[in-house]
Amino acid sequence: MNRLRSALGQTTRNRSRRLAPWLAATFAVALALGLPGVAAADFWTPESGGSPQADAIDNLYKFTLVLAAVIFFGVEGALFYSLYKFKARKGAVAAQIRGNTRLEIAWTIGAAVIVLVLAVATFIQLPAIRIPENSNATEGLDLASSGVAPGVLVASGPQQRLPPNGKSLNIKVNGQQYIWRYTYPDGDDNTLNNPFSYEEMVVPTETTVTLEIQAQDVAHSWWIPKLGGKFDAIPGYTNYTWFKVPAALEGTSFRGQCAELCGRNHANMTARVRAVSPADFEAYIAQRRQDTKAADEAAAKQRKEVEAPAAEQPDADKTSGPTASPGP
Ligand SMILES: [Cu+2]
Repeated sequence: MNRLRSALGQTTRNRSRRLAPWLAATFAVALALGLPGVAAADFWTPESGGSPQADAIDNLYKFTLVLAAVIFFGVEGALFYSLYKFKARKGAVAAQIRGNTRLEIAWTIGAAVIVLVLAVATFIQLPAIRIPENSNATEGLDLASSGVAPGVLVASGPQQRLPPNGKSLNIKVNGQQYIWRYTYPDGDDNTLNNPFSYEEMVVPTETTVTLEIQAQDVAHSWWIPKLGGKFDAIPGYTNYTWFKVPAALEGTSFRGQCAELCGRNHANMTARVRAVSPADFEAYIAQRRQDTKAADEAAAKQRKEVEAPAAEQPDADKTSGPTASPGP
């Protein structure tokens, strides 16, 4: 019996030696699969780098990914090791195993601990994702005295989260088939005269920007990956998010795309957020105001020109039909 055991032991050692190259090859393949992930980190985890809460989301994904990778390679490693070590061979009799209480308790507790660790890590990161930071007091847009948005901060809904000091640059994002419209604050109660832009949103760096996301027609989805998570734009409902672009990324354009199939031109519903210095932002808003004013004046002038001949010939309407455009 003892001789049999030592013979079996010898065979096991030989097998382990033969197994070594296989294990090394498996490890090499695993490493090769993992390495490109290091080079293209955004392939495995969400894009980040444009805003602190996008970084927090990315950290959470990375932590979960590493934990999952350890479990994956541990389980697969044990599986392949067992496949080779215990594969059928001549004269071998399989061990008859009937449960192992200690092992079963161990992996039940192990799984529970992993879930607990993930839950704790998530709850630690959540506030950094959901609650906006204060703007940078020296480098950000001076929200209190800026001509753009004196005394800003606009909390129009119970679910909007503001920075601890209550001040943010609040921009309204409106999804329309097939373009995004952005309305900037101007510090007064009249919402009809606010500066606005389409497709490209311009924001000051180091300034906390809060967004109110809505839709005009159908459901759209606001998403600039480097600036954080995706938010649905739903008619009749407002969603909120925020971001803050660091000063180092001044001049950067962050690109995004409507992330909800919203009609036949959905693919062309792109969005851009361009980060500029606070001074450039104020200049941009001033320019937008001036452009709008100039356009209003030009339209008024044109209207006068169109209406003037009609007024001189009161009967013209009866023969030539309506001349006014049907409007939007
Ligand atoms: Cu859309």
